[in-house]
Amino acid sequence: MVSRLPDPYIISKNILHAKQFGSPIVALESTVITHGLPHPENFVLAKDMENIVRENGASPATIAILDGKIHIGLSDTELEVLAQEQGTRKISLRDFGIALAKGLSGGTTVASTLFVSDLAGIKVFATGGIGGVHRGNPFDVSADLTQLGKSPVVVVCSGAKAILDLPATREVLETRGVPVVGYQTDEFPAFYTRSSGLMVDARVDTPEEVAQIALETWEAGINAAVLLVVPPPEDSGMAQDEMEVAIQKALADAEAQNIHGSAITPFLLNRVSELTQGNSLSANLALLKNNARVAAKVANAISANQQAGPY
Ligand code: PSU
Ligand code: MN
Repeated sequence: MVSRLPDPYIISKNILHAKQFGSPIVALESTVITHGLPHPENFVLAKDMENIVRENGASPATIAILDGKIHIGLSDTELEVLAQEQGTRKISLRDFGIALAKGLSGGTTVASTLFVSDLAGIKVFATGGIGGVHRGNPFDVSADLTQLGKSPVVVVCSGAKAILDLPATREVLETRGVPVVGYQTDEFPAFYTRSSGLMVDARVDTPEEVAQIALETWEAGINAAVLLVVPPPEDSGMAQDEMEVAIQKALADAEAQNIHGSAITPFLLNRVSELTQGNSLSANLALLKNNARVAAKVANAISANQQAGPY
């Protein structure tokens, strides 16, 4: 599988070895590094997530585009360059050809990272929050939701941010055939807050249970992602009303400054962080690290199952 990766792909030695030994791998996205967090917190976080994945017995494969090549697994130097570089592109699916042709660098979104993970045969991917349907703009639907319907990968996240229309996002996930599984929760988390009033499709309490649901989904021939939603750690969550005030203000600012398209998500994330005096930043970092830990455990459970199964 690995030897058949197309030309624009570069797989790191570590990930190649992990693939060859069939050991667990966790993919990590990079738009969170280039557009989701400020420097230097972005680099520290990226390293922390990689280390947490390793400490929990899996290999971290951070995915990004560097100088027109699609990388699966980054060296520390590559990670640092990506984290420092100003003006890199946010690379969604529509941007691959452009980035490759022009030799650009950038962070891959959830949609893009899912696409690459699946191509490389990586079954688990950890992130903070997925994109979704934007509030007041039902035609701005993240490509994350489309790709979740097409890539058989477990995506470990804390739901979607309340900057989005969460009920509409939840509906589109259903339309795309994506099972939403709660990790030790019955509720769909809203990223900073543990509750959203929306339910999950099933609750699991162990990594083995989610591995079983994922493998059964794929065995049945349904090539969709399984969205595993993990509430933010208890002590880091924020009050829903404080958050909503910041979101309303950020949405009004985006409107006033005429921000649209792929710029809107990074704008809102950054504005909310400013308006909450960085409170949201520490919550964000805590949940990203927690999701990396859960993802590594799920990757272990899937590997164990696959060795025992008929694959
Ligand atoms: N939500 C977050 N943090 C993020 C993103 C979303 O809480 O960093 C990033 C992810 O990379 C996601 C992308 O895939 O934004 C979605 O962008 P858009 O809405 O333009 O599809
Ligand atoms: Mn969009």
